[in-house]
Amino acid sequence: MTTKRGALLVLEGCDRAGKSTQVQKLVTELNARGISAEVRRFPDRTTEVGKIIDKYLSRVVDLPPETVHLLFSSNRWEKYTEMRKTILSGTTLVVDRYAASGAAYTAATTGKDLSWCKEPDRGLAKPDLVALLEISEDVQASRANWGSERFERSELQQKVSSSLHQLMDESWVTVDANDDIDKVHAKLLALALSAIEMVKDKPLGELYD
Ligand code: NYM
Ligand code: MG
Repeated sequence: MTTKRGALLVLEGCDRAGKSTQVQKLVTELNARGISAEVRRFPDRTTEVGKIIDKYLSRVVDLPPETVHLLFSSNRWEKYTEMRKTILSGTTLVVDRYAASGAAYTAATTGKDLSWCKEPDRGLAKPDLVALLEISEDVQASRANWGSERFERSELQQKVSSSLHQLMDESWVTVDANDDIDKVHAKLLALALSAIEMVKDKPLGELYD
């Protein structure tokens, strides 16, 4: 019997949409059901490139936006081989932000077109499902630590949200993240279980083919 592959599931959305909470809850629940699943997140601030990104986001260093864009992408490439191997060995990855955040935030901060912004991520593993967590401006501003890092400004977040919508394809679904945590979790769990089942015999795709 050949090993069934895991799924690459991504949660996207603006800052404070609840992605980190939901990613964690989803993996815990999948594991409780006997499904092998692990969390990943981007930026991954623990890698060499991730440490520079962390300094940039917390305003310890300044860098040109194009440089920052390539750092975010290269942070995903740092994890590419390991993530692919893990998925192909049967473990589902639930990822807190991925390539779409890379394209959407740079498009929003620089005004560059999305095709320029997508290019460095071409060839990365393609998500089987992207759940876009949508949140109102009021709920966003009311959540903890809002405004403490770079990019956490309402008018920029509106642009990010509109770029994320432009990136949607058939692998995306939107989820109303203003709802309470357990309702959002239930929706994401149903989506995850069906995606895991759907893709287990299919090859893992590549961005952006
Ligand atoms: N961000 C995240 C980008 O600008 N490009 C990327 O490729 C990724 C993955 O980093 N405001 C931005 C979005 C966030 C910030 O992420 C930190 P988080 O999930 O808030 O720690
Ligand atoms: Mg954030």
